[in-house]
Amino acid sequence: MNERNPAALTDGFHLVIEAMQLNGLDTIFGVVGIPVTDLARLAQAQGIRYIGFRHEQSAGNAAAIAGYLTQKPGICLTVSAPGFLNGMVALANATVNGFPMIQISGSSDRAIVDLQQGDYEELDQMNAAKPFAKAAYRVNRPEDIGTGIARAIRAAVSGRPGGVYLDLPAGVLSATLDADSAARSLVRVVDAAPRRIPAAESIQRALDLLAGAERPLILLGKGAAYSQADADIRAFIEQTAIPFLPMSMAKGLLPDDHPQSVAAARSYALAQADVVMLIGARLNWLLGHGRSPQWSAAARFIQIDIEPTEMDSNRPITAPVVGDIASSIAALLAMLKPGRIKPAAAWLGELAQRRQHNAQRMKERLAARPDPMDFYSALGAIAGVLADKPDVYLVNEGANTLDITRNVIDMRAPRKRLDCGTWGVMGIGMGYAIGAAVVSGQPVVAIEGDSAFGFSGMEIETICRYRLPVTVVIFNNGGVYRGDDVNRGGGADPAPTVLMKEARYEKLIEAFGGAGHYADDPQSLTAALADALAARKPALINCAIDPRAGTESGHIGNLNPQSALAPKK
Ligand SMILES: Cc1ncc(C[n+]2csc(CCOP(=O)(O)OP(=O)(O)O)c2C)c(N)n1
Ligand SMILES: [Mg+2]
Repeated sequence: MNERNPAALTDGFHLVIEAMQLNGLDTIFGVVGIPVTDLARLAQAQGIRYIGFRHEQSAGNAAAIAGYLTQKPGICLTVSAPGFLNGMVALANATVNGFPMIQISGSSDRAIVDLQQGDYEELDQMNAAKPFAKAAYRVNRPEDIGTGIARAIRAAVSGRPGGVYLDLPAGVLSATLDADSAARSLVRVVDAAPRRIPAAESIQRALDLLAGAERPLILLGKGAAYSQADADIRAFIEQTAIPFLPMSMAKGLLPDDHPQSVAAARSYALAQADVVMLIGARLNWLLGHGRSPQWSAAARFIQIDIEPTEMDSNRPITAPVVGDIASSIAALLAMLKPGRIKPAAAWLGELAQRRQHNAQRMKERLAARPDPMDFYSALGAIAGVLADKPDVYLVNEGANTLDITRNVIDMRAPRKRLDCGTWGVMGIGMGYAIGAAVVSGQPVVAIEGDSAFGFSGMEIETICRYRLPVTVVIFNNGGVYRGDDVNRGGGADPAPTVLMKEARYEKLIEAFGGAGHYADDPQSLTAALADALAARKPALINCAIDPRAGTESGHIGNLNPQSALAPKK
């Protein structure tokens, strides 16, 4: 066509969209403005779903969780400088958690930026992104757009997934070029996340170690959940009869009520295990760095991870297995000899006993009817509603709200629990809820501390605008951790941790046409949640929780330094 009609032209905007579509990227989460407005508009016109947010951090969080759920990089689109920076928290969080996403930001004129001559929204974005991204690229010529998108996709999903930054200067987007050669410049990425087959001897070493163990334990991390090797992971655990513990986002990979789950005897299991197999879980702060007293000093570790440098990062790994989780578990299953691995009966008995004891204590806590509600009585009501709805996604953030929900709400299907993750970050709530609802079409319940909700609360307008089946449950205890602290200086200002206990959060969603509910006892909470889930429409339930119910920093108060001195008057 081009020879007869040399004037057939395309431009950077269209090429970005075609490059995305060629690689199966069908959704963009973003906030528009100069210079990316037309990119979003044209993408929507060409059949890409565009979800417009109120803040880039939430758009980025939605993209990140979409990446986690689909194994395809989630796409976040932002404007330059401030929009770019707003997205960076989500991009960094994605990198830390191993979620594949690509943040595409428009940028200003390189010639002016590099001489710092004060362009509109001037910032050297690519270099600013580097410390927070798994990789950062800039496309300087429109004919390189295809290569730029291809490199971004590979970097996001191969090896340990992460957040990738792709810089698109305004001039590259608007530049025109010959349509035929432009089409030839596009790249269809083949095998974007190649399998990484573990060495056979590493598999043998791991199996040998397990065979000699008396008190083996398997830990499942969100890397295991991400791998989507659900059936093989379950088969390996059931065939070996080894007790397992899920990390927060691995809950549901095997159902929480599985007889081999020792979540209800967690500290005992960690402290007593003699051989520990980590599957897609890192020995970071969430696992006490693998050190005693949380762990036995004599315990030996097997670690399955795609990243070789993860090994020995915190504690020596006796049997490292470097490979992707799916290939590694398949190899373990293939080389597993029936009956060779056999946890000691005494170990299983002790765990079962503790599990039963702790489960009984939990049952009593959930049955209590304090007035006002505490976290347990409220969660007991929610657990009742969710019990027969394994497909509902559960987003969860806060401190006490996070810790207690994790312990109370059982998950029954993989990758349904989405939470603060590795950083313990606040602000993921509405972004994750929207991302999960958009990619799955399934209902989402977001259980939010009242402080946590505030970080992304304005996105309830986004939820209503796109009519997403998201129910936000706010555990309103009137504060960060709890709502009853006082100003130690005696002044009229509230204490640093205090928020408005009397806030009527449910009225916020009513402003956008959603359903608002107020619940101050388990019955009204049950009714409101059942209602909201049946309606499959945006809803917000404001739950009145006792301001005295929480503890400072939730379950990680040990990390919270406190002054030994009294404040000066
Ligand atoms: C981005 C970010 N800012 C601040 C914090 C510190 N922080 C940890 S938990 C939390 C809020 C806890 O209060 P809430 O969400 O109401 O939960 P509660 O313990 O009251 O149930 C805050 C602000 C954080 N983790 N992340
Ligand atoms: Mg609170």
